[in-house]
Amino acid sequence: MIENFKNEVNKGLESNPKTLPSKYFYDKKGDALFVEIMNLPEYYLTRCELDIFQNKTQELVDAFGVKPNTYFELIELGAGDGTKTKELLKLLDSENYSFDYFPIDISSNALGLLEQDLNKELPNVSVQTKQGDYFEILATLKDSKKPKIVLFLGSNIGNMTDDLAAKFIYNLGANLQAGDKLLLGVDLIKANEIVRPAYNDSKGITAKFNLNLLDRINNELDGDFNLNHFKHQPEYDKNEGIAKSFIESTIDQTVEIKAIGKTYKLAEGEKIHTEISRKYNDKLVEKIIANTDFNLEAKIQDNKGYFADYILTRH
Ligand code: AVJ
Repeated sequence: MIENFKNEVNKGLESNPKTLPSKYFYDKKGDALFVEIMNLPEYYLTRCELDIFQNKTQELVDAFGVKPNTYFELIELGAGDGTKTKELLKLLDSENYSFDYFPIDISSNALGLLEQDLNKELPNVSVQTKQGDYFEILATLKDSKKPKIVLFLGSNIGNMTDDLAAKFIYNLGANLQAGDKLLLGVDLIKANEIVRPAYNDSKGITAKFNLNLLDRINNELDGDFNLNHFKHQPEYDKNEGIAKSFIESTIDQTVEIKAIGKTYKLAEGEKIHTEISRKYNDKLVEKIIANTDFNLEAKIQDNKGYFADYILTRH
């Protein structure tokens, strides 16, 4: 784990242009900052998808093609606090659908909290938490041969390049059977004026979230990044449809990472690319799933048309 972190940080900082992987945002502090981001007025993504789960719940269930008397497994990749999914669970529960809910997450802490909360609020829903790697767990669930619905919400796929997203979805398909469904939640391409503030909020929480990556390197790899000499630098252009986050060096400087045993030079104005958050449209989604075993079944949007839950069917 720490070896991977070291290798990826070293590789990224030796690249030109420099990069650091966004998956390392999520230490304890990063998790908390992301929760703050989700509550920001500018970060519309979470609210828009919640709007779908609250107000288009029946449409979602219709697109899943499930019937109350036929058992299925509802699997969620990266369940978080389950706020959105709870809306779906409520409807399935009240209409007596027969299913188990399998939230998968790397954080056993998050899973424990979710299970507690659901047992209290929806005592009739069977919750079977699974801690670990998505694909390892899907491989074990595959043996049951039960109809499956997989949820991958929040535009989490957007942190992947389109090539990696296509591979990811292909691999999901390899762990499912014909007729199974994938609900893919994605943020849609829209005007700069709406997307840019979501990644550059007025309270500076996203800046803290981005720069926390340097703090994590300081703490875990004995680095000496001085956060006063770096700034959050986001970019988005709707023609490209990708929000990008950078950390910019505000002076000429050399940083040392003791656990790696190396120093890295940064020029004033030099940027470290830390994240992509891809935005989508129908054409892009169709292109990404073209070489997978999924067909597009339905597209369900929030009332503003900012966000979409695409329902894909495994053929
Ligand atoms: C959790 C990957 C969906 O890309 O919008 C939020 C992460 N980064 N603000 C996103 C994030 C900056 C978020 N995802």
